[in-house]
Amino acid sequence: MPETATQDTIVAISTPPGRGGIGIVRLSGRQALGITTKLLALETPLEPKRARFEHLNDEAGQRIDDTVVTFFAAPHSYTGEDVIEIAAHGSPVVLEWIVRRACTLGARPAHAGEFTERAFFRGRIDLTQAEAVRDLIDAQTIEQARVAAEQVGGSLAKRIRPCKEDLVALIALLEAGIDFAEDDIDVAPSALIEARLHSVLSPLESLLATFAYGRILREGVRIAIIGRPNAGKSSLFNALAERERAIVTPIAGTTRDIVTERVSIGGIPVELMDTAGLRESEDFVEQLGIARSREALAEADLVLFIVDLERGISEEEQATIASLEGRPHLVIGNKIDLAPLPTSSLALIPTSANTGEGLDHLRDALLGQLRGSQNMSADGLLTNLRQRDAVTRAVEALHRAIEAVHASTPHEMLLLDIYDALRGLDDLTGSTTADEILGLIFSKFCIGK
Ligand SMILES: Nc1nc2c(ncn2[C@@H]2O[C@H](COP(=O)(O)OP(=O)(O)O)[C@@H](O)[C@H]2O)c(=O)[nH]1
Ligand SMILES: [Mg+2]
Repeated sequence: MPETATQDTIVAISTPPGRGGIGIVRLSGRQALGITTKLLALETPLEPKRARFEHLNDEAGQRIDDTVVTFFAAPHSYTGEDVIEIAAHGSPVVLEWIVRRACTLGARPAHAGEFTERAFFRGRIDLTQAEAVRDLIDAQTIEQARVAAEQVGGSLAKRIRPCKEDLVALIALLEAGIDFAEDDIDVAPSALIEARLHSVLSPLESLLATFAYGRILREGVRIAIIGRPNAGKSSLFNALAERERAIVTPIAGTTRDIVTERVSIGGIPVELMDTAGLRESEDFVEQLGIARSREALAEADLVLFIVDLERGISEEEQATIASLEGRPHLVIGNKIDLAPLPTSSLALIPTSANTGEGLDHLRDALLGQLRGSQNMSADGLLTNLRQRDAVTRAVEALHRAIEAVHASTPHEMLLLDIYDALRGLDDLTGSTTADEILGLIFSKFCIGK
């Protein structure tokens, strides 16, 4: 960030647009205190971390609102600069008036994400923490919020730190070896170097494995419920959605369009899709519905294939189940209240959409599929592609470095790979990330954060 930009004092409404019980205007920068003193015509100086009640008057001295003002002195503030928060009643006209007035007094409107950007440039937070602030704001489930909050607290940065330190130590060792090579000082033996590279590589590889779950947690998954007419798809859909969303009747071909509902399963945001039954149909509208079912099937991250235990599994259904091999899916035997599970080799999850039997088991099986085999703890997950790419770069560079050791490559060359691994980790935390990329990341924030 150019030095002049950080001299500016920025101002923005930090609460969501529209009317509310309260609305907050935030200022950050050197002039924040001076501007606020004039804006509110303060008679005594504000004290750090103390909220104070103050009237807000317009230029003519007419009262337009009452406010509570809080001062966070640098460097103990969100941005690391002097920050002032003015909480008024949430009237957009009053909040906008405060912003305009602050600008007349020397502030300028903040760009999207500029408060967080300042926190990053002042070293208050690293890039993974900044991204997590956005994830926290966007969280749709408490589980998402929990993971984001841990990352705001620096869980990912903490997980990476020892790896970075080890790499720096190894670089120092090798650089020293090179510098003194002519003086016959012992260069580190290959086995030792390799062991040290492995000790950095393996935690990074486990971290990389967290991405699948991290992404699911962040972005959610699409689950399509398919099966032949009357198997109980809509009934199961309603049971999982915990409300009567789709129409259920004993008439085959009732569901004709895709019905979707957002639900949370174990904290993972799920878009559940109920579909028309897969079958040959003469009815034009039903045919369209069936075509859409096939599209939903193609798009889904996970498929729930429902069979009707009372009617048994047809050959056509066997074929559909076989075609699901290789992609995440679960086969469900519904109407267990009417008929027992068949003694087949198929792994069916027994449920009854009507009595609720087996639904908890189904949810567990779903979570198991989504989480994969790993036992995922929430600390230090990779949650976006940028993070994954940075760690991948480090992991690949370490693999090259290990090969180089095997091939007895000169240490000058080996060092290039180790530096590259370090750059991957620096990219993750943002210490070496290019300005354009940073700009992209922060522009996705809302104004006022
Ligand atoms: N006894 C019993 N009936 C069910 C069960 N699930 C669905 N049904 C009934 O089966 C019929 C078809 O259900 P529906 O959900 O519309 O099936 P869809 O065509 O696959 O969407 C309805 O009469 C439901 O009440 C179940 O688990 N047990
Ligand atoms: Mg239906």
